[in-house]
Amino acid sequence: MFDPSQHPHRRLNPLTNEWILVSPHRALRPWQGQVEELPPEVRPAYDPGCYLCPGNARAGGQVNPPYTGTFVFDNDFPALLPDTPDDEPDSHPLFRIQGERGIARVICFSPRHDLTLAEMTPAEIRPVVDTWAEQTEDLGGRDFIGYVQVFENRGAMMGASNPHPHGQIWATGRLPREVLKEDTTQRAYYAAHGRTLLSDYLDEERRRGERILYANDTWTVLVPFWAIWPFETLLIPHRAAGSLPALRADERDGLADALRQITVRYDNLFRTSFPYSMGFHQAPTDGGDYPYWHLHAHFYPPLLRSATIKKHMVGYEMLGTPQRDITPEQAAARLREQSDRHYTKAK
Ligand code: H2U
Ligand code: ZN
Repeated sequence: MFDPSQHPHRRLNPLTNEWILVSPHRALRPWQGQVEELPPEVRPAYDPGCYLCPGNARAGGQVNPPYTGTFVFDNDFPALLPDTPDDEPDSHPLFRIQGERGIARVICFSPRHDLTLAEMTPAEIRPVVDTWAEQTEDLGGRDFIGYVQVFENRGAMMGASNPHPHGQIWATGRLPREVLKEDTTQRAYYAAHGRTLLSDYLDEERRRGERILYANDTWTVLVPFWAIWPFETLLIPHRAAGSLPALRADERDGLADALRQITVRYDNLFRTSFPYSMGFHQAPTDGGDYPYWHLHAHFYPPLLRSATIKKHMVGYEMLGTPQRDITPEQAAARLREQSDRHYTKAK
């Protein structure tokens, strides 16, 4: 009899329509490597050498104002430019090329150099949520912007250039690849069922319970059934809001609370400042009607077994299909049992 906690199997991600491979029997193999704990990194509240701290000069020569809350600026080394010609200069079907217009910004979450989302209170995270929403409206409101991607790279392992709490926003004319997949699947699901894909998914996850690790009145945090990264999570608002600007005040508070809950549990898991890439997927901003879009956040953290041992997306994953050993159910249980008090403060 098939047992998903024992037998190799594949699972479908209905948001991308892509399969993943799960090999739960391998998680039972003996592990001989040491599990090392890193000494906590001590950072000053203000770093005179940091290009994101208030009052400091950036690489481009601009000087940050003495900001006290969040602070947004145009990326000094933007990956996208607003005035790019957006035509398709080559008509050969095997050599497709399109100019892409866009705007890239950096958002500081706090003036404090020594904090992370995990070490901020929900009341301190709430203005970050409001800034993400404002930026989505501001950038999305421009006629050449069709999508606003809000994200955070956290930690040197993920390529973050600076420990100061910050994220990025890249707004483009066209939908990014991952968003295009989710747009297609969510549209088809809504057309067939008259409800958003994530509303039905969330209902069923709540009924099953085994992958949910935290919920408040407005948001649920779970390890998705189809997770690729060992401790990947998905944050879903209970109401099918399409975008960050569409969130009500209580839903923004709920998101701030959920963000603190998941980031604290992540840090506690291996007693380290847990690296990840996270970001929101939301409705396009080209002025269309998107009742099928259900806002959500993905956390993609690379750590597998300790503060230093990460999952590598190599070999079969590059050539075949992404694969995991520890099941999403086991990962959810590990995260659920973590304290919601940050390990550096728990005495
Ligand atoms: P990451 O840590 O996620 O790489 O984000 C930092 C961004 O900050 C990065 O995109 C920008 C980089 O281009 N940056 C500036 O805009 N000004 C600076 O003075 C340094 C870095
Ligand atoms: Zn700083």
